[in-house]
Amino acid sequence: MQANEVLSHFGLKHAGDHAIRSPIDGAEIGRVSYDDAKSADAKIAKSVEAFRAWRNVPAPRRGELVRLFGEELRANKTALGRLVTLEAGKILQEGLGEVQEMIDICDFAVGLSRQLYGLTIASERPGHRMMETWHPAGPVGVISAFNFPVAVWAWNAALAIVCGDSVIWKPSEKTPLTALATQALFERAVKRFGDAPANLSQIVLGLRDVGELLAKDRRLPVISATGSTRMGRELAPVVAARFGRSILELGGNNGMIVAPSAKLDLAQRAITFAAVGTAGQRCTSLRRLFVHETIYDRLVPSLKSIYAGLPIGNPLEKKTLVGPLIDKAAFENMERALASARDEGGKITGGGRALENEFPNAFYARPAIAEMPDQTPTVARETFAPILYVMRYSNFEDTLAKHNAVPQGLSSCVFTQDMQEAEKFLAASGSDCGIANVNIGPSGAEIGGAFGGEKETGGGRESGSDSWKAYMRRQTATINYSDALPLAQGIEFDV
Ligand code: UN1
Repeated sequence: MQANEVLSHFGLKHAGDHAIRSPIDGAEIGRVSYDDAKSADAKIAKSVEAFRAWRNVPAPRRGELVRLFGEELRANKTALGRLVTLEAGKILQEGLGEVQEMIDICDFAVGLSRQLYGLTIASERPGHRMMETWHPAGPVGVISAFNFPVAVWAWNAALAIVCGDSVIWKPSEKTPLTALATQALFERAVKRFGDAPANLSQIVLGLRDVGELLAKDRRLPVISATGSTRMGRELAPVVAARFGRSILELGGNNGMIVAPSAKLDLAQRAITFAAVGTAGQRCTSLRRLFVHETIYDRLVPSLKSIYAGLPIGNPLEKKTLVGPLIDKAAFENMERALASARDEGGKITGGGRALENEFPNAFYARPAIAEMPDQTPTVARETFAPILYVMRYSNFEDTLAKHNAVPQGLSSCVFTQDMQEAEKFLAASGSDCGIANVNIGPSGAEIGGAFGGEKETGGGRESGSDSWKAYMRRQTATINYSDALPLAQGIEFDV
């Protein structure tokens, strides 16, 4: 299926003021028009209206809509996965995986729609009952990034919809077509469902200014934003200034410690998938590798030879493992980071542009291994590219401290067969990240767990576990069924 066939499969027209180019070859694959302040405002008003109706629909019935949406995703997995590849440049396997992640969260949310429970708490007053109820929060603004153009929205939207909220989505300006295709599938589910309010899910398109409009708007009690730490730093105070709630999933600088007892064959595969998968453009990508000195000279040369044979190329082709970077700016960032790593004493293998003749208007990069003398300032920064900084270590505790000594705190892992090391890594004094794995790479999390991280990663949690609570408001209700009016804390106040 070519781009135009995929787009017409979703009923999308090739029209609008802004051209969307595929990172595969730079060719125009579609066009869109941006919202302005007026149209965004009107959409937010419609979102409020949709919320007012939807909040009164019983949650298990709301789950039925998400179940139907999951069916649409299943039936259109190939087409949507392909569009993800065309628009974001990730290999087809990962494009399909992304749609699978949407399906998984729909299944999770359907189950959740029958489990939005609160507590009943013993009251200190006789003839009283005290309980907590979770109510829908309101219209939820979702701002998503190019690298997971549809899955991260689904983490938010599937939960928000079963929680009784409406959703208004600003996708990355680099990937609006996958968003519009997803919206088309959602509309099909709405139609089959029958009596959902109009505009339960909407899209606003545009640049930063449109995201800012959402952040500022008091009608949106929850803003969930995924992107760079820089973006989060600008957005969070705007939401906080109106006492809105933000769910932030920002930069990561994820590390792996490979201990002497590690199964090196497993570590090697995990490292490669996590460092070069999605061309290093996941927030969970592996960027920092700490290798024990006794195995360094075995592991690192073998990684280099794997890197030398990595199939870089068109992500639609089956054999390709490394697709293009999203754009020129991403490639230039990678080059800049490699240059400063070199200045800091790094020894670089790989890097540089690949396939320039074949794809003069696209930016394919050779994944790089940078052997660093220490955790230099460049290593401590997140560069959204396939650069793996490698460092030698001798002492586990010191390395753990170094692992934590970066501003970001998303994902982390240790490869070891030593129970003490594994447990130390997971202990209160261990990894300071939101995700910590043993004998698994840092990327490719399942939807069942809460997803997010600490420090400059922003502190938000999306997806599984009890992340749903962020899309609802909690109400503590106490009911007096006695004939008296006892006051709490035994206070006497007779009138
Ligand atoms: C992201 O890069 O923003 O854990 C999300 C993973 C994926 C999600 C990544 N399930 O790598």
